[in-house]
Amino acid sequence: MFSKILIANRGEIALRIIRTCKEMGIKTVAVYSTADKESLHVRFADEAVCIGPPSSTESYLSIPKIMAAVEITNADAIHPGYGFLAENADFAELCEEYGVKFIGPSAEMIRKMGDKVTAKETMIAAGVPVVPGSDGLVKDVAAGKKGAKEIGYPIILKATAGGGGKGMRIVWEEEDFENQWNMCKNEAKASFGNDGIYMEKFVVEPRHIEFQVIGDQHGTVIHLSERDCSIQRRHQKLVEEAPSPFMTKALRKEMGEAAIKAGASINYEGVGTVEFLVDKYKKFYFMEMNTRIQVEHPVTEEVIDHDLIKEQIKVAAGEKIGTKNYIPQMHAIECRINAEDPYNDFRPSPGNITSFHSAKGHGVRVDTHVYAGYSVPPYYDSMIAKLICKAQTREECIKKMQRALDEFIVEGIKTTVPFHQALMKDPDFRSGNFNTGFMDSFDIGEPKKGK
Ligand code: MV4
Repeated sequence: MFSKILIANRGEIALRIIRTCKEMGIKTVAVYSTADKESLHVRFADEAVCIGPPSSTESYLSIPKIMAAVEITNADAIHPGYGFLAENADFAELCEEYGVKFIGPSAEMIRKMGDKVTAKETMIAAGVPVVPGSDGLVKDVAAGKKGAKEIGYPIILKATAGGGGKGMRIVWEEEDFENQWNMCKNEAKASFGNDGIYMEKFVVEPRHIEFQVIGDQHGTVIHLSERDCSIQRRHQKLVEEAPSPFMTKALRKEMGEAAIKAGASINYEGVGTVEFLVDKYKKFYFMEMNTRIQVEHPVTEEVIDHDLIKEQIKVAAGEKIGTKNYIPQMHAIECRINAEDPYNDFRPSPGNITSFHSAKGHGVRVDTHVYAGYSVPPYYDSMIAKLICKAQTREECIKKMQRALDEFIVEGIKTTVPFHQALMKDPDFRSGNFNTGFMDSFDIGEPKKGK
């Protein structure tokens, strides 16, 4: 087992990782930018190293600075969390060369799944269902139009270097093709420095259902059941839950087997997530594989009662996992509390938190790095807390979430708490009748008087 882990991240996930390390008797090193000097991850780690100014590129994204911190502190492993360097294959490779364990899959696995065309080809070879589309990259407009006619409109253009919704364009009819193609190519080149584009049939109003998988260094890959992440806005997830209200025993078996095939086909090591699109007929298609721990991992932890960070560290250290898949024993919902104004197009609302009262009580979990007096810096993402509730049934879980949201008090900044309160009352949300288009038509209504 590792003796000292450096956490190359900030915020709630850095704190989350430190907690598990403490329980495992592993020493921790925090790194921080000058904007995060007062953060709890700095206070709770055994050691802390300042790695630069607020700008992410000069701190949390700076490989030389992170490596210097490893050198100074003599850490024997790095936990990248999510975002920042978590899916940077060059960083994982450098860690390998340097002899410090990157807690995650190999650089080769990250690279394979990071290039979406390669990922899709790998899945086809493994027998995992994918959306019908182009055979690899599309050469030019003429080839694209020809292919799109065969697939049938609408189609979606995707950057091979993209992911998570970046670098995507929907084309509804042939006369829009060239325009969307040009925009997609330019965006891909500017954002990723790689303008390779592929094409798929556009699946209308899909659900986003993802499977948590874990693989060890001895060739075993299992699944830990699914999460439904269909409630999103501009590719930012707002609410996640497990199990999916759309799931059946038969579908879970089928999708779970596909997710395992996806992982096993690349000999996957670590925790990972296999994302699927699911249409209203319950047909499912591989979309992407994320090679990191995800923001929403706690809903899975709550329904299967295991610490995923602990499992992640154990497999990174070479331990074996069991061979049995996990099925949900409870229902869990996570609401992402962001420093944003839900009445104003979710505009960021950084600043000083003048008072903070977390929700508490039976079945309530709050993962957060903030406290009264903390200032939310404007430089990073706006999530300030994750409110996770669990109960025996989805209905009970929603009621518990409503109770918890009502006692969650944050003053000084705007938060998405009122959005979640409105969502929990929505008849379509309550009945499980939603897909990824839900937020296009959701109306939060007017602010409550006196709030
Ligand atoms: C799609 C799609 C429909 N058809 N692919 C969005 C994120 C990225 N992982 C892929 N995404 C989509 N790919 C085909 N062939 C619709 C989406 C999509 C979406 C997917 C999941 C959750 C929210 C979404 C919102 C808009 C589009």
